[in-house]
Amino acid sequence: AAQAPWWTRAVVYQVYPRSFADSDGDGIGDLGGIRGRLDYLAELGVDALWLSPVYPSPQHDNGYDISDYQEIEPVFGDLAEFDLLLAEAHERGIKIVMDLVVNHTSDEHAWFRESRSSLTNPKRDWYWWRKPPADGGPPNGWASAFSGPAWTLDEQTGEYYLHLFAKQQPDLNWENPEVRLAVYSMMNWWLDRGVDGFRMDVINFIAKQVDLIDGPAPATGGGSPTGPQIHDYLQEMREAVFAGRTGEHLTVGEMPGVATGDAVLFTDPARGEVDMIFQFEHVRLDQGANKFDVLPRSLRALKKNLAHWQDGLAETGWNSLYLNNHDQPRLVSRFGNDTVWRYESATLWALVLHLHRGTPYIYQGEEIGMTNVRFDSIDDYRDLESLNHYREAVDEFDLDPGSVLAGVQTMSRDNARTPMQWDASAQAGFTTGTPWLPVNPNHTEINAAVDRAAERSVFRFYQRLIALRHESPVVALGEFTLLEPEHELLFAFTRHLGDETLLVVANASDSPLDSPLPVDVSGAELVLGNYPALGAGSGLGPWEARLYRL
Ligand code: ISL
Repeated sequence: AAQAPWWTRAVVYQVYPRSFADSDGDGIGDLGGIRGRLDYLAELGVDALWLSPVYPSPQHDNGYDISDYQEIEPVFGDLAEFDLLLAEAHERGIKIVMDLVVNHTSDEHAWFRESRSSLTNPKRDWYWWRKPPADGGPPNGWASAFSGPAWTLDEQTGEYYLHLFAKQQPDLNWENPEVRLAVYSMMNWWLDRGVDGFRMDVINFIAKQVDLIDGPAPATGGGSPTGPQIHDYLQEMREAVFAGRTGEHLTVGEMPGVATGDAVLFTDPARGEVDMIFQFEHVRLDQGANKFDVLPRSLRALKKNLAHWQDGLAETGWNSLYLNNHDQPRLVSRFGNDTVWRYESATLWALVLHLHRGTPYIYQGEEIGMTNVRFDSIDDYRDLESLNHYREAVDEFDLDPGSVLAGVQTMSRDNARTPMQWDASAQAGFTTGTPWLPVNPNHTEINAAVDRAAERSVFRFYQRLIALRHESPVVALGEFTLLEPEHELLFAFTRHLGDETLLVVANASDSPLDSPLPVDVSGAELVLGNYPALGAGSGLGPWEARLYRL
């Protein structure tokens, strides 16, 4: 256990800077706002912050369209202030992990401006340019993740460029070694500045299946499947960026579509690729044809899938653990009951997730049980994914606007992006100005000030979970065993290390569960629970969760 990497004992907190805290009243969160809340984060006890992108950007995708990798977006601050933030975080023992978005740049990045300027520009080959095929249509049938085709015809040179996301996010050509070296040099520049690692945006997409781009038969639908050269790229990156460094770093690769077998390869320490990945299987179980096509949730399916990942990476590799982030609905609204049982279900999922084996990620506001928002009109939504989907579904596919809006209300990324709710004041203590996205009206009841003062505080529950991971090797490293896999309401599992065994039992439902617990707990120590006193009998109350040491 002593040699296990630091991140096995760590909890990471994701900050979405635009929505976290605004220090200058322009309605947009900024670095000053984060600096002002470092004591709050230190009190929570997290080990590292992952900052969603803070680089200059036209903000078509809230900073995931970067126009300069080695600067700070002026709306957020500047490099001098970034250095202050880094120093002040480090003083409190908090690391800072940057978002690395290198599958694509902004179309306003100097690299792309050069690349698009002429067929013979030296940077032409830094992106994916293709001549229009005989029929004039796009080179293949790939779709953008944000609706429409993944190719846009650029009038300047009469060729198409590839963008797996919005048309303002052209994909970099990683086949070109100059691109790879430029990215590694930029990563080294940030690490030399003192940052502690990278969360790598859609990093498995950097390797394309080139034969599908240039092959005779165009593929249809979907985006680019990951090319086999991904492992070479990641190993080369590790070598060029991390090999000579000492100290504690973190690399986590976001990898949609990856299965456990691939994940073992990506996270096997002996292969030197990434420390852990974000996979998507468990957050796609309630999605049909697309993410706005909402299916009924099944606890059984969810816990089996999480257990599948626990088992898959038990021997080699490492899991990251998350139930929400800036792209997903709020966990208490999606997996819990955000009205009657908000405290209970928020803490139940916290206990369940943090007691899995892996590194837990907390998304801002999760630690006070923030909920989804619900805007009545599509005009109130800001996220381009939601807006493009709505337009396509209603205008092109003629779907019923009411049901399309319902899907957006449930699944929109804006659910996670309403401003952090600090207090009950007019703009939730987020800004003195007009917030870029309205605060959730429920901030008068749900906010950090109220929560921390409450007898039953989601924040304090998270505090205890974080402390537990720091103190307890069995929480960090213990072997995971799912109990009663077929049970539709009970989430139960054990963790085991040496002579220590922990048991988690949780009733993920609105009704009491009267059946006896799957393991005899007489004589066991109740380490943590979300009910004030043990309920009558042997069962569990609605959304009751307990952690025992057996
Ligand atoms: O299903 C998807 C693609 O197959 C999407 O879920 C996609 O993987 C996901 O949206 C990727 O997210 C990341 O990259 C995007 C950015 O908009 C997100 O905010 C970021 O987390 C493009 O940079």
